[in-house]
Amino acid sequence: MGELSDTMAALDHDAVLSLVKTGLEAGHDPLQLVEEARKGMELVGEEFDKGNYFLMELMWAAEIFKDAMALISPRIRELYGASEAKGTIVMGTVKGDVHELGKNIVKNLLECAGYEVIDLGVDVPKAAFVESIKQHAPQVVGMSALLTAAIDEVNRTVEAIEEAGLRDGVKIIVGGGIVGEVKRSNLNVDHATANANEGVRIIEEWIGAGA
Ligand code: B12
Repeated sequence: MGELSDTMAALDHDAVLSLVKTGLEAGHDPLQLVEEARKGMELVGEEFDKGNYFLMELMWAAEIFKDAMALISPRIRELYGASEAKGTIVMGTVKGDVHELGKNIVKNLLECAGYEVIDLGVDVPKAAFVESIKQHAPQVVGMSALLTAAIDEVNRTVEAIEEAGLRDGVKIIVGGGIVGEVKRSNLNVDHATANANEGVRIIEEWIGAGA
């Protein structure tokens, strides 16, 4: 299905949706389709880097991705959906960063796995994370960040959670493009991964172990 990522990278909306439909009809794993679409977004990012695509193209790519996810998500729920709530996760993209597609995928997967997800949205100030932890007492906090500039904000958010005396009560997981930088820094998070499935598996392990 490399065709899907290439078509995504070529920003051909109708061709992407038709490939997704054909893939679903042929019984392809919806998670595999998500991964192919995500790879396509990576290619879009490379074109942006090279100066071949501009902000308009990034925005259009995001629209295509959302439309593709609207087709794929029901199938994910159908195959992997669960009913009872097994735990609570507070999730958001940190302040200064408005990338939301990756966060939304992780949210979908967690909901399918039977967790309640409190989605704080994008550009989320550290105080909103703190307030939400106080209000919802989640077992896990998930932060998404794609901009290098957002690494400092992840840092500040973790510090704010510590200062509020809430750090011992939650596990913190970070995902998105800055994961490499998080791993190289001494950030006080419990896990960092750019892989949504790995993130969900780790969260399952934590909550299963009574996090
Ligand atoms: C689409 C896009 C946008 C869209 C976002 C629309 C939206 N509604 O989300 C728009 C147009 C708004 C945008 C804006 C900008 N963008 Co942009 N964008 C992208 C692009 C092409 C794709 C990102 C994406 O959605 N990928 C698909 C999703 C599914 O993948 P993902 O986010 O990585 O998520 C996966 C994993 O990381 C993981 N994950 C994500 N979050 C979490 C959280 C948890 C807890 C877990 C466990 C896992 C997890 O799971 C997902 C599934 O596998 C990337 C290119 C790239 N290589 O990432 C650039 C990119 C991220 N953008 C970039 C830039 C520079 C910008 C702008 C500054 C551009 C500008 N000059 O204005 C602005 C910044 C706006 C802001 N303040 O945030 C750079 C960042 C460079 C850097 N390192 O800092 C990139 C890398 C492009 C590039 N190569 O230069 N962008």
